[in-house]
Amino acid sequence: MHESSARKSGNPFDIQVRDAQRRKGLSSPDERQAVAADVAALGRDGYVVLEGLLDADTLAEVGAEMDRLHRSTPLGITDFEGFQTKRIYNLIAKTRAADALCSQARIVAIAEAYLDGQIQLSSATGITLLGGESAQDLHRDDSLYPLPRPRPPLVVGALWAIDAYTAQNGGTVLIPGSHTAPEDHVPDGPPVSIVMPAGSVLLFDGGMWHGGGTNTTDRERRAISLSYCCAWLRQQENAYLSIPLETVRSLSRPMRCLLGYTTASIMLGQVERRNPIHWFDEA
Ligand SMILES: O=C(O)CCC(=O)C(=O)O
Repeated sequence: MHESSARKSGNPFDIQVRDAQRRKGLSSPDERQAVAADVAALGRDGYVVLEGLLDADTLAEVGAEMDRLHRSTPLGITDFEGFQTKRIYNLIAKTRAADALCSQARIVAIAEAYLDGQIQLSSATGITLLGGESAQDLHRDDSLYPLPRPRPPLVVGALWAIDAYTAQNGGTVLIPGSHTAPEDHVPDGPPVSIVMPAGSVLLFDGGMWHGGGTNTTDRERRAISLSYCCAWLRQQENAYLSIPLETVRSLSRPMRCLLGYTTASIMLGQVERRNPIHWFDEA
């Protein structure tokens, strides 16, 4: 069935209509084309580092907000969270400082191109490794989804360096190329430590084995950890319950879409046959 005739028939389960819809996304085809090299690097190596995406003012603002929120943030209570780590969960409910990072045009274009369709923000967390923190267990963020491997990419992680990442301060470590390894793969060999200046972002396929490094310094390593997933998957953080509706109303349209207040695959997330994103335009 051609797209036009499928639209006319009103059959929401038609796969041509679904695919036309899911490729619309927040970025334009030109924007996705412009990031083809980054997308290729992600597919090949499982990660890519982009430097200089945050200007000094934004970096200072995000850092100051993390410091403010830290005062009411407890240390981790499991080895995985890190006993010397402060995690600011549900970041979007607590500050506007990370919005520009979440909806950064190049990152959104890369994630949409790599995940081949509409994306949503799965989680947004501030992660600060205090001096003396030990290495986190290596893990794969997409293991939450019980689909057989090999599988198409489901998750793109974005770790923004608010402090420069060094090999000493707990910069994220990863096993290059491990994103395509089978389900029973056990990571072997020493992981690579990501070193990047403050204001850079590490993008990685959620199938990549990675973890926080060891912080042998007496300084903090602050990062903002964003996870994007295909819009047809369940988000890690329940944005509908964890972010007050009043806050959602105050956000930009792209942010609302990223939080899941728009439909995916035509009618996933619909309300009374309508796309709820229109509520905000009408309010
Ligand atoms: O802090 C980092 O560098 C990585 C953290 C991480 O991968 C996680 O907590 O899932």
